[in-house]
Amino acid sequence: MTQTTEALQGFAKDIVTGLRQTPKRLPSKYFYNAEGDRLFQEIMKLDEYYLTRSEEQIIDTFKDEILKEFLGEDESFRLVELGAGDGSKTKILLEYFSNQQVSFIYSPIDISANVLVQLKESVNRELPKVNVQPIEGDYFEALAALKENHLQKEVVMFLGSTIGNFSRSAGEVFLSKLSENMSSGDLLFIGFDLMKDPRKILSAYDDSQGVTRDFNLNLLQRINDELGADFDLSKFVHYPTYDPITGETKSFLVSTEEQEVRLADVDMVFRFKAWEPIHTEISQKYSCEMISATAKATGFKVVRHFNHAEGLFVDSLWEK
Ligand code: AVJ
Repeated sequence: MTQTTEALQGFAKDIVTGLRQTPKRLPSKYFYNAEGDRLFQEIMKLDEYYLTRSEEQIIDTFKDEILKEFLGEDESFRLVELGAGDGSKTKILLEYFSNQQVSFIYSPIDISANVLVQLKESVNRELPKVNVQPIEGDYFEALAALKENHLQKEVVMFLGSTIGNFSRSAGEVFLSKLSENMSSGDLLFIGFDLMKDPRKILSAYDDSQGVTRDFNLNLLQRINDELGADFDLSKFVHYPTYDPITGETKSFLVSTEEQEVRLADVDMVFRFKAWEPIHTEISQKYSCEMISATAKATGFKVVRHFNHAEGLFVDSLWEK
């Protein structure tokens, strides 16, 4: 090992840091390269992956009540979206707000300029009356800049159970920072996946077609492609777990044998014991009590919960 971790940049540094830990871990944010985005699109269409359809159902069912809550006493608002993806759920709201002649600005925030250009183009094409003002950058920096120049109420949306990719404690740190960068009276509309039949949760992360397995393994492929590594994907198995006490769903890639993997670009070798896991993802599930406690701990008041008809998912509305 000739390079120090400090000398490595971004992706390389995070990967090396994670693989040096015991137990080994890799950050789930690196799932989403072009192939990862494609596989996640496939996951969202799977029968077993109930999350996206459940949230879509909530948004479609309650769009009129959601609008009333977003407006409150005000005449207009800025809808700020963190990590919009392809915006399919958001577009249900944008279309409804636009048809109702509501005065609002839609500001998706993303670190990828490319994502924002595509999203703006598609919203402009499909919903030409919506005023789209994307903000490129880090979530907190973008929100801090908006707070400086706070002309109207902000409604921040964080959909899709993306908060679940943080542990409960890391999620609280994230939401506290979010709250610090919002003004009193601003709203947060946030999606949580609920605790439910453990078998249903587990099969959402262990689908019968193996798409989630491929999504998980793609992280190793990305390290091969971008850091000249020689992970043999056939020597790792996808292994998700769900703990019904804590609500933690974890995904692992488990080495099926003792092996060495070389990361040529950083000139490092990592050893795996037989059946040694790499922890690649957490998808935290919440109870309603956990959601309320999280709001309270991070500087928000719960306004109301919008529940999925079968209790699978909740979009919760909080006020700062
Ligand atoms: C995009 C974080 C909501 O945790 O359910 C899907 C990602 N991982 N299948 C989730 C994911 C495996 C997803 N989120």
